[in-house]
Amino acid sequence: MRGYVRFLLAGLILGIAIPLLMGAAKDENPAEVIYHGPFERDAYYMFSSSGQSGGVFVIGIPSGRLFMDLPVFEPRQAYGYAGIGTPEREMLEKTGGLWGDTHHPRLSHTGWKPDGKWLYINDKASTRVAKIDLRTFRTVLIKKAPNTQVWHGIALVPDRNGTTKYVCANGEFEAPIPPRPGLPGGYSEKLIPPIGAKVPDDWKSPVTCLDAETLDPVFQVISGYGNFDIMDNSPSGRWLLSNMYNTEKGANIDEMIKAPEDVTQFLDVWKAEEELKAGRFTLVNGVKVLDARQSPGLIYLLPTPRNPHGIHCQRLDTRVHGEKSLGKDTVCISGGKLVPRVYIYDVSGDRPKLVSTPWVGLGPLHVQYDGRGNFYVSLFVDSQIGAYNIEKAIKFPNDPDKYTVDKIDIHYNVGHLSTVMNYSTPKGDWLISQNKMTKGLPGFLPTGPLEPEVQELIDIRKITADGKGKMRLIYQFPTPPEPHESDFVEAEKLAPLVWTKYKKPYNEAIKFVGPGESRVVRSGPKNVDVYLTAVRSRYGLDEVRVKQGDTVTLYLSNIERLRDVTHGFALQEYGVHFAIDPGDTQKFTFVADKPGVYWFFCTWFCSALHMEMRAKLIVDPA
Ligand code: RUQ
Ligand code: CUA
Ligand code: CA
Repeated sequence: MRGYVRFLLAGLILGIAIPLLMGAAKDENPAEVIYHGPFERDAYYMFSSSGQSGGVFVIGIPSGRLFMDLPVFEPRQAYGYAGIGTPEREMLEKTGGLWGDTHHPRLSHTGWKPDGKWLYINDKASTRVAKIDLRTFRTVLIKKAPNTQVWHGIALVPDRNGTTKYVCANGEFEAPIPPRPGLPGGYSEKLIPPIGAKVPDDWKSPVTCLDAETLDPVFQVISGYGNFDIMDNSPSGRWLLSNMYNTEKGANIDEMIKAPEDVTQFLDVWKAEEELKAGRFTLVNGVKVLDARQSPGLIYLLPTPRNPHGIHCQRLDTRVHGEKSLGKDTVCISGGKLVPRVYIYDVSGDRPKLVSTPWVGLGPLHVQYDGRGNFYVSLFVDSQIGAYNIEKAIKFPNDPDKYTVDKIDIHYNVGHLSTVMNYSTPKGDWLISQNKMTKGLPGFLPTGPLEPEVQELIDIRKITADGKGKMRLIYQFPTPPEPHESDFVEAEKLAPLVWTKYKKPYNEAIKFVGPGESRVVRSGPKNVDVYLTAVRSRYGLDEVRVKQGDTVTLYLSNIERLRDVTHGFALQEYGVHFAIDPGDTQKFTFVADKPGVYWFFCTWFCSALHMEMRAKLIVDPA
């Protein structure tokens, strides 16, 4: 009897233990990790800057599926964005033109977490920032600031409650402040530094902070230095960190790489606010400019790796560290392109401190965190990503074996790397490697001398808090040119906030044209307003009649009640095309200068009778 019980027990133990052991030994099949079958939703939205494409890619993670190629700084006709005669086009033209070079996307926060309201992204080329409404995934505001040329790094600085207050941006190219008349941008001929000469003393590149709502400049800070590259803020919002690569003040590359170390500027935002209150600023082109030399303690400068690039601060997860830890600053890490080290700063006190300069590998560009005490560095030259333990890298800076957790090969030349929700509460599950080159990657179909761009999905779930474990390459997915950095929000948080239909027009002055309200109104001797509805599959008027030379303003409302029924409006002779989503009203203006009869038609396949959705514009000769 006892033997029988023992036998049963042994069987029971083995029955549980063997599958457990087997499970532990066998890794999950990567396909099971990332494959999303029909009707399965991704866990995260990834907003990836699309670089020289001028917009943002909306990608599901972990599947890597591209959901939208969202236009920001370039017109995109499929989305009806910034077509001829539209307000968006005017906004683009006024702020710098119809193309852009997007770099760093950031999601707005409430209480230190993404609130699903806004996405901001900068255009390096035209020194402007855009704001995207995440209810509609449309770019609604773009602004440019004076006194500065080229914004590269940006950061969203929170108020004391963790709610996004400022959009701050780093001026990269120096320019005279105040601007001088002469050449475009305020340059005057004789003050352009000759090649090889130092940049003149009054040429600066300020840090600019804009109001997050209006994107109007709140203040700028100039210091004796310049050429800022990447920016980040400490989690509390007190410190704004800017990496500068040209402490030499060189005017060409030979001079810019001379100094053995460059500088990270730590700007005390709270102090800046006190200075503003005390009125210690000068107005330059309507912007309140603070001069660091006149306000001791406004900035601190610490050494940074020679010709630095990324600077990134660790945000801690409230689930692990408690809400309080978010008010307290932690470490920030700077990478440098020319030395195989990163510099670790402690920003928890009243003055930031450099605490360690551990060796990591060749070409360290950017740094991300997993929320468990490890950091990850993109190594451009080595084509690797390295994982390191923060605590050990501070304790044993000369012993890479102690703090290096793992390294993984990348295909190839990683620029940015993005851990999921690095800029709010790092999840520590996925790491996306955003690579600069594919160089004939096996498995990728060649597409000409310009090869496809690739992002690689890396599983970091097995990296532990004490700095052990392996990273694992799970998936490679292509994207159009050229993925830069990303920011993330949980799908379950954002998806319910997204509209299925416009609830009201952004511009209250644009009136919704309701059912039965289509009409043509002569509003002046040379002005005609056209109010038109679109619904499956007919415009509100079969014919619109105007006189040659009239300025025509068209208000077009999509009065659909069914979700996802978008209509188009194409009027080829006048170069007009846009798309209009359910509930939305669009306005555009053109001068009817060519007499004749022109069909306008719908370009979005909206019903079985989509082809029939067309009507006439008749322009009577004057
Ligand atoms: S930069 S590859 Cu424009 Cu973000 Cu570093
Ligand atoms: Cu409306 Cu096709
Ligand atoms: Ca330098």
